Amino acid sequence: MKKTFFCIDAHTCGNPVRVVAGGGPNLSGASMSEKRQHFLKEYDWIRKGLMFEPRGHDMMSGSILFPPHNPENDVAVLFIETSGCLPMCGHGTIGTITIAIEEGLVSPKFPGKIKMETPAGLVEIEYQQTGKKVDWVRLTNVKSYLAAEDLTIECPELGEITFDVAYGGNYYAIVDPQKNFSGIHNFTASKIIQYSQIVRNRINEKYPNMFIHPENDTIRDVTHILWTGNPIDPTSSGRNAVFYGNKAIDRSPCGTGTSARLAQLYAKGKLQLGEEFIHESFIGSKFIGRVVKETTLNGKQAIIPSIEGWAKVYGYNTIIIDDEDDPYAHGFQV
Ligand code: PYC
Repeated sequence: MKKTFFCIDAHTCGNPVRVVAGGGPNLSGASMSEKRQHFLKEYDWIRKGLMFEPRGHDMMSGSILFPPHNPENDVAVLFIETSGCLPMCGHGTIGTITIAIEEGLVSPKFPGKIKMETPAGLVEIEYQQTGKKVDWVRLTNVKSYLAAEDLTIECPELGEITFDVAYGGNYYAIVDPQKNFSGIHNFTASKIIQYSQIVRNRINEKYPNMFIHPENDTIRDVTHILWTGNPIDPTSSGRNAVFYGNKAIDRSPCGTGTSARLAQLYAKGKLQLGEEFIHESFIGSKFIGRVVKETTLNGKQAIIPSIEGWAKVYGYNTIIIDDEDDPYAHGFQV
């Protein structure tokens, strides 16, 4: 079967976002969470074909747009990525909205504001546009919270590592500098990837069924590792290396990772309501994070975070997936 996908490519602070503007599947389900399950069951070949090599690469991520389920909202989004379909993706949101506005894929009811349905819940967005260009996008994310503190795991070469787990749309193990880990400024990306692959498996083996979203049990387990360290720019609040998929370090400061970081710091009394947190990525690009509101989730303290960043559209990409002609139609990973 030969299928054609009309994609628009952008990057958010360095990390790729490929929006499928045409050719996406018809999914069933009364919410994006249900549609995500349908996609994973029947259409995951689209994700693999568009994200994996040779059409994508280890860091590739993107989204497919759908009409909203609630007419009060503007758009609904399925995130696709090398690792699967994330419940929520911050850099993906910033890139998707920039593409959608600049290319006229979405007509917001109120210019400058978008209500976007994601598998993790409703995300409210503000953006500033000058002429055709979107200058910045600020998303108010789903409820985020610190799920566990001071857990431990054996990391190859480093030894015992202590970490917290926080949710910001995905579950993150957050590793701060400590006796056996001096901070990301002392490590190469490939070392962090090598450690993360093993650490993530060990965390989910050692702490099975510990991280399940209280309102949606399809969101579960530690999927990302957020290592921290000294910023490149001393005026930034912090820097991270976020591991996702099998071999990726986020080139952006990671929206859901920053949300998890804000939840962790707020819960530990290290960040105040409304205080600006400038988060640097591994390559030095920046998001501005803030705790907008304190709230509760399942009776426990949670926050509503906001994340601001920018994206640049760089290409139109008509991609063909033909599994009768191309042995690598559904991609591969090495
Ligand atoms: O920005 O939330 C994010 C994200 C998740 C994985 C890569 N980026």
